[in-house]
Amino acid sequence: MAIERTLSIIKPDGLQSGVIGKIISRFEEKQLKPVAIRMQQLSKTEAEGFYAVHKERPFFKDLVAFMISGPVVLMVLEGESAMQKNRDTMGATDPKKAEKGTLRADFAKSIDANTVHGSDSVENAKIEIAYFFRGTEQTGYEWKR
Ligand code: IDP
Ligand code: MG
Repeated sequence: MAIERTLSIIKPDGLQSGVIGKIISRFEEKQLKPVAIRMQQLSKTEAEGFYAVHKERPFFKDLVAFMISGPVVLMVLEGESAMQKNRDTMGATDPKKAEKGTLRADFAKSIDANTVHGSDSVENAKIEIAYFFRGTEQTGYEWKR
């Protein structure tokens, strides 16, 4: 296993539900270490660019509208197999299908308002991290716990 970095986003519903802290705690419990964090209101252009791979999908407009409906928390998570571990922590895209104990099963209300984004491959993680964070905005530190 290799130490990787992956991008996580707490979507607007996660902020509205007041579960930023709970979500970050889950990551820390699972050895996913936040090495960059920023809260931001995305512009329409930023959200469209981020989700460009989905631009032909019927849900694209709603997805972008939702992602700019309020601020989000952007995070880089570091850890062993961080991409897959984050995806496992998130649960399935549709919270109704997400396994109990996953973030989406526990906090998400619908397939649109599904609380978190996570990169879906190591290659995409690099692209998505670079979309939101400069190298100098990413830190590194050791856990002593
Ligand atoms: P993921 O977030 O689990 O990686 P993707 O297929 O990459 O899922 O889709 C991106 C986002 O688009 C999802 O998180 C969800 O909010 C939204 N989405 C995906 N499929 C649907 C759908 O069938 N209807 C409405 N929204 C969808
Ligand atoms: Mg995806």
